[in-house]
Amino acid sequence: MKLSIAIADTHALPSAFVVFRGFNECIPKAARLGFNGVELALKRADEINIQQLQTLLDENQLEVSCISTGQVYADEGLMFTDADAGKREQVKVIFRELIDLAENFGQLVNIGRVRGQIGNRSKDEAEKLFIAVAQELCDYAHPKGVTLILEPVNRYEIDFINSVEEGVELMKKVNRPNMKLMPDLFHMNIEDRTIGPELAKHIHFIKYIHFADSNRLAPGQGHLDFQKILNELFKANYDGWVSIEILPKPDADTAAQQSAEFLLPLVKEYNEKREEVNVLIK
Ligand code: LER
Ligand code: MN
Repeated sequence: MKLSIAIADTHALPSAFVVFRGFNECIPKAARLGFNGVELALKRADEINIQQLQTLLDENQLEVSCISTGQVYADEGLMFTDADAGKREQVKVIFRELIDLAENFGQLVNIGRVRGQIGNRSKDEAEKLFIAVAQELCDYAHPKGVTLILEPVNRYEIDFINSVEEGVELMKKVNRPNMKLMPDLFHMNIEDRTIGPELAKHIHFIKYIHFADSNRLAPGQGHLDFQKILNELFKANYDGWVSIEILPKPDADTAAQQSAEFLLPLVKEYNEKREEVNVLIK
């Protein structure tokens, strides 16, 4: 298991949901705090200067965990389920460029609120539009080794795919090997019957997890039982990224530090236990 933290660039809108802002300043900060990677919250692939990013990552021995796309929706209202075919085409162009970038950085592209709303249509109609766009993008991403990860998001932010269970049902309909889920503990705490057991039950569909506490502060600052959740993930053999996506409160540096101090020892213990099991198996 590796630990990452969500980052956007300095010009990102306030609606960009990240802990840190500014790649140049915050990638070294993430490394100093002990994170293994950074999740890049982008609106467009051309926000990234590939050479500069690679140098920053190399200097700080960090990886990109994933490219997240909340701003594609938040900034321009673009979505997979738009009734307008031209708008759906626009989303596809943006996503193809993000997939190209992810080929060398993280190999994961998230689909959060950009999946879109159901609105006043039937769920079937929204689903059909989503599935067609998702299948086309998955087929584009597959030869590049990139996986798309759909994030169930709570009902107060979106009306389509709120629970992990709903996400799993949709995954089955998309039916592509590189279409997986990205549960977020904050949303799960609102929408799902359980957290740890639900993650374990659907582990084959889960490729990445957003970590936040119940109040969307740093893990340890609310009432989620992280040890219990990690025990379930351990039993289910999860070996992917967990990424910190929380409110930058009381301020970004403190929130990042609280997250690292609370989770790094738990992740270390998790990985040591996994190594012990691997030795026993061999
Ligand atoms: C994005 O990862 C997310 O969790 C959303 O709630 C942002 O609004
Ligand atoms: Mn999230």
